[in-house]
Amino acid sequence: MKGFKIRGISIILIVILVVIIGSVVASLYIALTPPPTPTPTPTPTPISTPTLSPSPPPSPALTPTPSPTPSPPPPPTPTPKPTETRYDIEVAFPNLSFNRPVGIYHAGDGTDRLFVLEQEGMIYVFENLEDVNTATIFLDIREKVNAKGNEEGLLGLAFHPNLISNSFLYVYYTADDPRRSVIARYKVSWENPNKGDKESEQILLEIPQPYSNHNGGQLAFGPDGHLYIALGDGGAAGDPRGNSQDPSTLLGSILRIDVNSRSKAMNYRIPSDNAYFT
Ligand SMILES: [Ca+2]
Repeated sequence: MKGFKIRGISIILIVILVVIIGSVVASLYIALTPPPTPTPTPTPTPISTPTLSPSPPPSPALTPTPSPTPSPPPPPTPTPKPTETRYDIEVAFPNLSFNRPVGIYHAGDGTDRLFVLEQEGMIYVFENLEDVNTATIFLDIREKVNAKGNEEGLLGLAFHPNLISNSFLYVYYTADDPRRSVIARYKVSWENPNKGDKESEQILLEIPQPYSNHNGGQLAFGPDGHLYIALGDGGAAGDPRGNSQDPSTLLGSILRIDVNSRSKAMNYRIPSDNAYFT
């Protein structure tokens, strides 16, 4: 019985000892065993989705389009060399001659007459024909005109746009005592359309002239029906009085007046849209 107990206790101790030794051995094995290499996660293989659309038909073989042959750039246009412009001067009216002519005008009244101004104060009229051989005196105002200076005299003529109905024409001339420019209206004679009425003069403007030169003198009717008057700077050289830059003088200006109206004592009217007149 006692021996059974001792043997029983011994067996228990042996078992415990075996367990302890086993545990120690297991622990040592675990400690000495390298950790397992992690198995790499397999990369999921993408699942190809079946395409329902029909695969595009094979493109037909393209016929190679012949590429356009690049055109060469146009040659630079040669800059034309300035050529000498030549004019031929032809005597328009070989059978006529004038003394100091300063202008030729057309009446614009349906007739084909031409009017030539002579600086001394004469206006001649003749038919616009190459072989015309006669020019008659239309107006002679030499006694009114001062043409002593080379740039003085009868310098401008303009026929009224309504010449047929009113017979008006306008002239620009220089006069003296005192030296001045005169813009005057004349009428065509009732008896003879090739004659101006010398006694019909009506003066529209008189402008003092300090010197004999630089008088301008061109007259013209604009499309607005107004009379335009060109005035020089008064004269001498280099505009010594500064007239062209002086708005208080009419010299050095192009004037525009309404000859179909009157205002106050003037035989013309200044158009209401004249920005220089207040
Ligand atoms: Ca002058």
